[in-house]
Order: sequence, then structure tokens, then C-alpha cells
Amino acid sequence: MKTQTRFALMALASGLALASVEAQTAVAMHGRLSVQGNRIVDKNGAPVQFRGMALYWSQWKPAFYNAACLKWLRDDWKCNIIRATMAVGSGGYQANPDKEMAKAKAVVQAAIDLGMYVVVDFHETGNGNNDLATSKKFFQDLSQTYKDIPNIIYETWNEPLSSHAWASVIKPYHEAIIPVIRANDPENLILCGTRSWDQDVDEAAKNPITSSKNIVYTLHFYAATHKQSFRSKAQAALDNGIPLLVTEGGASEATGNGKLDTTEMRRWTTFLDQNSVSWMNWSVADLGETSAALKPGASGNGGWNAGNLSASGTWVREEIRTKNSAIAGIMEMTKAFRVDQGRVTEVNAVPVFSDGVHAYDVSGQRIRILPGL
Ligand code: IDC
Repeated sequence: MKTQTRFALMALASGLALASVEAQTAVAMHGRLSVQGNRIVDKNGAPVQFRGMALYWSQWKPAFYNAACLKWLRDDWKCNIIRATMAVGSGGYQANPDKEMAKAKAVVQAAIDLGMYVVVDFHETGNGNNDLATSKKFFQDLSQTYKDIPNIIYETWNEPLSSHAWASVIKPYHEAIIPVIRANDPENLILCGTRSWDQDVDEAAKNPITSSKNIVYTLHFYAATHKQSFRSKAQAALDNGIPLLVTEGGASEATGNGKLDTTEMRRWTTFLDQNSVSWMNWSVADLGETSAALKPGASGNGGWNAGNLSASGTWVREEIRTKNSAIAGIMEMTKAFRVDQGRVTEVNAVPVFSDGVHAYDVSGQRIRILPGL
């Protein structure tokens, strides 16, 4: 989907080159995702990395499950991916299937309209395998409804515990849910949770799921608790050939509260960038806890000012905005026209990075934007 942004730039570095650029959303640019080796790639086979936010538990913070909130996260935070964290127990989908599914669908529809990727998470902490019928019903409904759109990514079990064995409990659970999704949706990514709250990705890599393509493994980290040894496990998993995606990552302690460790968080985001691992931050909520991006009382519809953001929210917004804006420059390139000695030629996909003010060519050389051209 195109937005109204149109600008032109002159590449001083390469003589008389003129490019006209039209903005595109992440999904318009990258389309259907798939897995190649340990990377997620786009419709053209190019590795991609997305950054965004995880919404908080759906039954406790439903105010954020709407299009206005997502639009603000896309336009102000520059998020290109979002996670609907669909509570199962604790008054979630098990007790109120229609009510909770309606929230999931509101978020997916908003993501479709806004050209964002959307992870729908079966937010069972612990006992995802206890009620297979509920889980199958959830994913049958979603995959039947959204089988034709590239935006959706299914997350089958938020966090298995350390007491669940990968080989005999977790992997068989995923292998039971995957065919339910695949009967409707043969292509879109399926994220599979790993042992010990999505930390033992190295174990999954040694015994991966082979019954379907486009399987990605979930990694969670809370930087004030999980440090280098957890990154080493993630590196081992990647080295063993499986792709990872972080559906919850943040600078707080594992409780979601406690210390905010932005030094360790920086180490994590550097690691994720080096390995093209997409991530979402926990969480979009207006709570007093450290991991909540918003201070109590912030609107459910976005429009947040600096005073609405917590210390975590301030840091994470800056990180997502800065890094996704560089990508947005590439995403915005649909057509380029080169003018050389009076001759105009159309060229394809000239890679140009933009921070919204300046544009840069691939070598990092600054290119001047000429407004109005
Ligand atoms: C936490 C919330 C907290 C809530 C708790 C309930 O931040 O307000 O009281 O759930 O269990 C996870 C879970 C995620 C947790 C988060 C922080 O997936 O539900 O949210 N966390 O503890 N895994 C590791 C950390």
C-alpha cells in the first residue's frame, strides 16, 4: 500500500542522478515471508529483519487492541511488526473464545490495512499442551480466515516451561498444531516456542521440526536477567541452521519489573542486528512495571507524548525509530529515475537509505533531498 509520501532526491555522489520515490509499507515491499536456512527472507529471497512491539495480555489490556494504536506505532514508532498476545487462561480465550478472537481479528485486520506484519500468539505460559482442542480451534479459525494474506505469523505456544521436554512434549505439540494451520495456510511463518520460556533454542536446533517448511523458533530475553550465556545459546541455534524470532524482548528483569538494563539491551539489539533476527519489545501497556512502555493513564489509541512514555518505552521507541527508518528508506523505493546528461532512464530498486530527512546511498554517502521535485 502506498502512502502519500513522495519525494525526490539528487545523488550528488554519482553525478546527475535523480530519483523519485514512493513510500510503501513493509508488507507491500516484502510480501510473503519464508525461511531460507537460518534466515527469514522476503518475497524476493532477501533476508529481512523487522522491529516492533508486543501488545500486553489481551484480556487485561484490551484498550490497545485497535487500529488507532497500531497506526500510531507504525507512524510514530516506525514499527513494522506487532504481536497480539492472546491470553488463553486467566480469563482469556478458554473462557471467552468469541470475545478474545474478536480482539485478535481486530488487530490482524488493522495490520492488513496498515501493511504491518502481525504475530498472533497463543499466550499460554506453561500448559500449552494441556488443551489441544482449544489450541486447534484457535489456529483453525485464524488460518481459515487469513490464509490468503501475507501479514499473519502464527505463534503456537508462547512459553513452554523447563519441565517440558522438547522431544517428548513441546515438539509433538507443535507437530499437532502445524497441520491444522497448514491445511488452510500452506506458506505463512509458524513460530514455535522452545523449552525454558523460549531460551533453549539450541536444543531445538539439534532436533528441529521437519514436518513443514517455514518454521521459525521463538527466543525470549529480558536483558536485566538474561545476558551473554543466553546469546551464546541463540548463536549456537543459528549456527546449527534454524531461524529465530524474538516475540518478547526487553531491558527489564524476567519478571517484567525490576531493573532496566539498557547497556545489556544494547548488546542484545546489536546481536539481533548482526544476525537479522526480528524482535518485538514487551510490552504495550500503561502499567507501573518496568517493561511497560507507557505510564499509567496513556491512551489506548496512541497519540502519546514524551510524558506518556516510561524509561523503557523511551529507549525502545528511539531504537525502533532509528533503525527502522533506515530500512524504510529502502522500503520506500519503488521507482527510480536516473537523469544523465539530459537522458532520463528508469532504473529498478536503487538502494537508498533514508532517515526521513536525509538520504544515503549504500556506501553511506549522503544524498541531498530536493523537496518538491
Ligand atoms: C507478565 C506481565 C506482568 C503479569 C505477568 C502475569 O509483564 O504484568 O503480572 O505476566 O504472568 C514472560 C511472559 C509474559 C510476562 C513477561 C514478564 O510471556 O506473559 O508478562 N515474561 O514477566 N516471559 C518472560 C517474561
